Amino acid sequence: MIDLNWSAEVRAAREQGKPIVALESTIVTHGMPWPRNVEVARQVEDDIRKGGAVPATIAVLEGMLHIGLENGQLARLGQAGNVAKLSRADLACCLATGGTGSTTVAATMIAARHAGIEVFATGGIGGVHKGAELTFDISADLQELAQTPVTVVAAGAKAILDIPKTLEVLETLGVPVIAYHQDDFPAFWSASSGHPAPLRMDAPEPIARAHRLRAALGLPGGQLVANPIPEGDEILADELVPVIAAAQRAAERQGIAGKALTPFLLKAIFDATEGRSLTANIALVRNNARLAARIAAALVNFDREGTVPAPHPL
Ligand code: PSU
Ligand code: MN
Repeated sequence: MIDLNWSAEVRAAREQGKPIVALESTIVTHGMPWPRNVEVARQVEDDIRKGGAVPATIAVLEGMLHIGLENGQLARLGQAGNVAKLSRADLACCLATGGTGSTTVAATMIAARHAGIEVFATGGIGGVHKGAELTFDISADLQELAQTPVTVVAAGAKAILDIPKTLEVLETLGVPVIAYHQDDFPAFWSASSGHPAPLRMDAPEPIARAHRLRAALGLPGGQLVANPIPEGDEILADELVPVIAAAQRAAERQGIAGKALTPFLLKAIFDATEGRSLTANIALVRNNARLAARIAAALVNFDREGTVPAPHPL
């Protein structure tokens, strides 16, 4: 087993059997500008605490995999330039070379699994980029959902992605895509993408129960809970269509590809909406943190009551 570096708070929560929610760090280093990124990361951690769970922000610092960051560690990571963005492919190399990096959805799921954390909150997942039929740009996040047993709460996928193709790939991979409290798959800044989600649930308990029942069936992989942005915080899709198209053209012109593409598009949209994209982003991440805390609490209750079947021995 890999050496994990636990924050004091997460270590205590494990000993006491408290619910824990994992958080990614790429959203901090590549998803939002400093200093708001650090403020938001702290706010999201507090939302999880208020929801009765303990936050575990995940990152690699000087070759150590951290499960939960102390205040100073989070502040330094949020301010550091040139932090590596670590997905499944990069994690072991970063640990081997003593590097520092933030974890994407895929890498955070891998770390959470090692730490025994079953629920993870973020903003949006990576998916199938527009034009993927030519570029083949499909995020490793989708494959990770198919193989690592963590329930991920996100506000759907950004409209920078091809949402119907993203849903098709998730279906092929056998990933449950569960819209929360509505029929439509949400589109990050907008509550509705115009595409129905394959599944819908209206409370945290059945989501937690389904998580355990997948294990009881011997199925690998996690679940994607697609939680719409709260009413009032939305940016309507109509307003974003031209902004996203312009960002995409700029990326093409400048030859931006691979891991650099998602951060480039986010920054371009932030600039074009004069920061309104960030305000919406903050509202939805906090909303996801609150739901994730309730799902994690439901899992702990099942364990106390012994009301859910044990994992399949396969
Ligand atoms: N989508 C967002 N904000 C983000 C990301 C995605 O709305 O910050 C980050 C997440 O860490 C996600 C990663 O896992 O980008 C996906 O990157 P890629 O498309 O290169 O796999
Ligand atoms: Mn990609």
